[in-house]
Amino acid sequence: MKNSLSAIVFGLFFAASAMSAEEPKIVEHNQLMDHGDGHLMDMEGGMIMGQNKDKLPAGCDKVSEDVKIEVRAGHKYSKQHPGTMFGFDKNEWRVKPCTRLTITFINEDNVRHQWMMHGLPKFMYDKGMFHLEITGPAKITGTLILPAEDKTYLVHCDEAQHMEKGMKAQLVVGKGSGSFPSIPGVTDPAIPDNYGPGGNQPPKPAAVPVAAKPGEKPTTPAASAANVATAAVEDSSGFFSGSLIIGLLAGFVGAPFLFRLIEERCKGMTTADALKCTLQLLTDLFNAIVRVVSWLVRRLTGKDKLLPKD
Ligand SMILES: [Cu+2]
Repeated sequence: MKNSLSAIVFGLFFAASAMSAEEPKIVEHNQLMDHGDGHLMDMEGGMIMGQNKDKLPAGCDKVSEDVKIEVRAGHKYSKQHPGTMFGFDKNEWRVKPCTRLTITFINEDNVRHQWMMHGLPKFMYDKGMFHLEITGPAKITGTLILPAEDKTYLVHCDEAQHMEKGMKAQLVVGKGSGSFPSIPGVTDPAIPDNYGPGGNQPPKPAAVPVAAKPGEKPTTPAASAANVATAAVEDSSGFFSGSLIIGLLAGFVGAPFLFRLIEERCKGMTTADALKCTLQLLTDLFNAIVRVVSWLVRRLTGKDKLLPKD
C-alpha cells in the first residue's frame, strides 16, 4: 500500500515536471510606460513602437474593421520550414485597407524576438515602422491602423540573423503590391540551396538575348559562333575545361614542330648564341600568333578596338 502510494506521488510529480518543461510560462507585459509618439516600454524590456489606436491615415475616412491576430514566435515554428532556425507560426496575414490591427505577439523562446514591419508612411509612423519586441517566454500586444493603399509590408525579427534564419513574413493590405522573396512557406527563396556537385556556387545570371538596335548591323553568324564558343569556354568550370583541352592539344601538336624549328635555325651556335637565337625565335612565334588571333577577332566581330595599332 505504502509502495503504490509513493509510486502514484512520484508519477504525478514526474508528469507535472514534464508538462512544465514542455510549456514555457508566458509572462504578459501589459504595464508599459507611454513615452509619446506611440513608443511604449517597460523595465523588463517589453517594447512597442508605432502604436496608433485612433489616428486615421490619409485616405481613410474611418477604421474599416477591427482585426485581432495572435502571432507565435520561436525556434519551435522553424521545424515546419527545413533549413530555418527561428520562425513565426504564420508567415502571411491579409487585411483590408484602413484596418485597425491588434497584434498579440507571443515569444516562446528564452531569447529576444520582434514582430517588426517596415514601409509605413513616415508622417504617421516614426521611421516608417511598427514593432513589438519582447524577451521570452512572454507576450505583448500592440495596435496600429493600416494605410489606405494596397501594399505588401515586410514583417521580420531584426535580432541578428533571426530574419536570415527564417523569422520573416509579409502583411498584405488590400490587393497588396506583390510578394517578398524567401518568405518561408509562402514564396521561393531568392537564392535556392543547392547541395549537389558544385552546388556551393553563386547562381549564374540567366543569359539575356541582346536584340540588334535599329540601324545597327545585325549580328553575323560568325560573331554568334564566337560568342557561343566564348560562353562555352567560360561556362566549363570543371577540371577539363575548354581552354585546358585547347592548350593541351596545341602543346602536343606544336611542341615537336617548335623543337625542329629551333634545331634547324640555331644549329652549330655557341651555347649563349643558341639561347639568344631560341629566345628570338620564341618571340617571333609569339608575335605571329598574336597577329593571327587579332586578325581572327577582327574578322569575327567586325571590331578592331581590341587590337594595338601597328
Ligand atoms: Cu528573433
